[in-house]
Amino acid sequence: MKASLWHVLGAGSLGSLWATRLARAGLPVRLILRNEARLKAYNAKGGLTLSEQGQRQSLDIPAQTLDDPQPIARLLVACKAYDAERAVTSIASRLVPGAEVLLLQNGLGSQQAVAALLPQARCIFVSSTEGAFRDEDFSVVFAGQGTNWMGDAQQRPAPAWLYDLVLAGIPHQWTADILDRLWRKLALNCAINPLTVLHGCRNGELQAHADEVTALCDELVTVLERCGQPQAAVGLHEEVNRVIEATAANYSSMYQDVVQRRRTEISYLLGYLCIAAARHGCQAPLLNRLREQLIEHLKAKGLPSD
Ligand code: NAD
Ligand code: KPL
Repeated sequence: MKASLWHVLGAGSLGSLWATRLARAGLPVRLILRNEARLKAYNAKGGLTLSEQGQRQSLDIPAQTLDDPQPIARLLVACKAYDAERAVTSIASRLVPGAEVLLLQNGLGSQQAVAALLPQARCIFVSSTEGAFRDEDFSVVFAGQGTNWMGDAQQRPAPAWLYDLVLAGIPHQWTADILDRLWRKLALNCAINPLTVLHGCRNGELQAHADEVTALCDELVTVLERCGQPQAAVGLHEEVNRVIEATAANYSSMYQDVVQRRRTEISYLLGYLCIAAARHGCQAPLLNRLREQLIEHLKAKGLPSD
């Protein structure tokens, strides 16, 4: 049987990590780039490079722009949460009826917005615990082993193409409870990332702010329960402490965004959580204050605060 084509939108860290592993396994992949200028730069580079365990491998994956006429049956959306809706809108007319769209975005909010745009497609939400960064344009470093939890909000059965991921060595687990996973990751990120930015520290240094972390976790548990996400609240504090310990030497993704003067995904993390709490009539004074402090911090640095 002929393998069906993977379109990967966004040649950033995770998009490149997925595209290179799929292509390396001999699976057909097309990269979708923003415009002709990016396509020209990509072609001049001669493909995507993956660095893994000190080995560099270049893969000449065919690329196209958003307005290419080729129909799309399976799309991996690998841009940031704040770009997802606009990117998918610009490509929606290319999706065939029943197309599958995998959404790799962190946080919550962007996935639901994209799914609402595409009632004719099957949207699959992915929560990735893998780590990757770009060391240069069109070159990605695989920096952290993890897995990709996937599922859809309608709790339909796993698709047959998961076998492509087996062939490509992309770790994954299908789950009927993807929303629980996404809420849990959201809570972990809200407990850790903003504090690392405000204290200007590595994850492990939050051990010196244990009272602040504990109070935040207590409030997060209340908010999750009031928002109808009790599963995501179970053992949250213990897991936050475990992650802080296990990633003690690392800087959180939000810390790195701020240091590298990139826009953060605050609206899809703390922003989403504070709005969800308010919608459920739940007071969340610590989370709201943290969000305000973070916004002030970003503004003071001249960075976008949305
Ligand atoms: P990134 O910034 O490295 O890559 C995003 C890419 O999307 C960029 O190359 C950008 O130019 C491209 N893009 C944006 N809009 C586009 C458009 N309209 N058309 C074409 N391309 C477009 O981001 P990333 O680190 O790969 O993160 C993607 C998502 O995955 C984020 O939500 C992030 O939080 C999440 N995530 C990342 C990691 C990681 O280790 N990098 C791990 C887990 C989750
Ligand atoms: O996912 C993370 C991040 O930095 O974004 C961890 C390591 C869990 C910290 O919140």
